[in-house]
Amino acid sequence: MKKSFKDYVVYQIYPRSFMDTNDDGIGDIKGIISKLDYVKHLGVDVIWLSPVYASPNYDNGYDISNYLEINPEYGTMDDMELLIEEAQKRDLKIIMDLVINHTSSEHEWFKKSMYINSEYRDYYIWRDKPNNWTSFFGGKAWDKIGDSYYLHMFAKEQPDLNWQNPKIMEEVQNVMKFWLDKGVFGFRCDVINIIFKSSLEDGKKRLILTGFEYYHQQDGMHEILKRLRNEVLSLYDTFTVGETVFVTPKEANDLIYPEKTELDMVFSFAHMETDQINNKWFRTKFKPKKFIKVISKWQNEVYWNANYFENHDQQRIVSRFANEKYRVYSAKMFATMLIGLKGTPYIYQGQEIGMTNGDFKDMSEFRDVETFNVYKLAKKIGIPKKLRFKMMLKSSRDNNRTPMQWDSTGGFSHGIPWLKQNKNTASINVLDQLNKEDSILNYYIKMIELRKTYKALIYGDFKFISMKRDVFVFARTYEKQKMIIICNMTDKNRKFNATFSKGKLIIANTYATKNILKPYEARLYLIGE
Ligand code: TEU
Ligand code: CA
Repeated sequence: MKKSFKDYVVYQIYPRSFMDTNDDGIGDIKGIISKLDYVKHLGVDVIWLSPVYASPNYDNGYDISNYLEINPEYGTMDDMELLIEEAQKRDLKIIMDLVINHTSSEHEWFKKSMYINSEYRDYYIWRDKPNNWTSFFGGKAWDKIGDSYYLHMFAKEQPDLNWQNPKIMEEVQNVMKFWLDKGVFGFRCDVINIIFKSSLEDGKKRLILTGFEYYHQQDGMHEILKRLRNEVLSLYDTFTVGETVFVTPKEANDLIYPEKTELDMVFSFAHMETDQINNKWFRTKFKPKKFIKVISKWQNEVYWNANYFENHDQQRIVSRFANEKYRVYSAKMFATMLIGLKGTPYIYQGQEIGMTNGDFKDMSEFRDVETFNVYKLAKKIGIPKKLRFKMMLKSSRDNNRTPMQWDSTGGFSHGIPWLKQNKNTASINVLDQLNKEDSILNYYIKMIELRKTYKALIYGDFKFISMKRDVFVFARTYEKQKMIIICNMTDKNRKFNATFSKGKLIIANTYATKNILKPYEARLYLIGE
């Protein structure tokens, strides 16, 4: 049977931090090729490759200066073609990041666009006066060149494309075809639900993202996505996942119901916001119930979820939603949940070995543009230095971007890594875990295998059963096969309700006993065949 997007497990590679082969401290494409056997060994089907396009790297490749070229730091077009070929040999598919809300300010289009009479002027959004919109990275969404202002929803080095201009549709379609023709399997579409600005009026004043109502989830966005699907994607065998900020289940469905012919699935943020107050810089204690409620709501209401607990913008799950003291158990518990839930599971590099947040000691050790922008902004509004640093430690995206921990000395590079390697690579690394039967890594591999063995884990309905005392219990049922998944989301023992265990124990992250669930214990039972 031909596989569909429902069958896949996706592994996200952040090229800069994955594997360096020429000792410049920066991960590269040859490095990825050298680890393809490892990726295959995990049992995943699809690799999502964060941007490798030409870029001045203000935002690590999410600022693209040429969509048809490879960033020399990462290698050459030949390397990229070899990567696609080597992946294909192993029956691995590659999806690329498609960043089409904005380009780099060093893109040729933008450089030409600065001239008022240029035919590229309308590729971007220029005005004589800025409106009151604010950017995702803090501060005003406009910057000035000459006498004109241009819109940028992210860093000032990331000017927004003008999707009111039909030329942009044409350009982007060409970019997509270029890569699909090379054998790329599809795209992860960056901030896709804000690409269409329906008006440039002043927005209603908000604590964050003033202007939101004029660019979030506009009708124009749906029209764009339908055209990309019908005029390009549908001509190939593809897979698409949209990154959609602030979506509701209804808005997600409007993008993914098959009859909409837009995207296959979308990443939502609601579950990742359950430990935040208003925005990610202000954190509150993680409450499992809040999280379970959001997850269950999305499971119940959304046609097909793109499930993730980590990516290059978030923090490490064991450091964030669990207790590092129970790192091994909690990492496996989250693996059980992630792969047990209905939807396509996404695993971010390092998650499969239970990597932790970075061990940054000083602002000078950070690299992320967002971290620096927000740090400055926090200073401006009078947040004291110590607290500001603490906020960065907790929420910086660099936490998830530290180099992959291949062995006890790091194994990522012989040079000085572009971002500090975690010291705990001495004890948390791939090599060690490959050799240990009961490692987090081998647990992920088993869970991925189980998802291929039991249809209920892919096609089964989701049913919420209980969250009493923060133990999340849910069932997945397909025909006569029923799986019960039990996750203790606390660092305490919990009484185990034996009625959940009528079937056969398929996997557990510790030695399962009759009456007690240990801290972060997870179990999966099969009822039926
Ligand atoms: O992220 C969009 C996005 O919503 C994030 O910027 C989010 O607001 C932020 O990370 C919260 O910390 C995508 C990419 O995943 C991100 O890496 C890029 O920086 C951003 O778009 C701009 O392209
Ligand atoms: Ca390198």
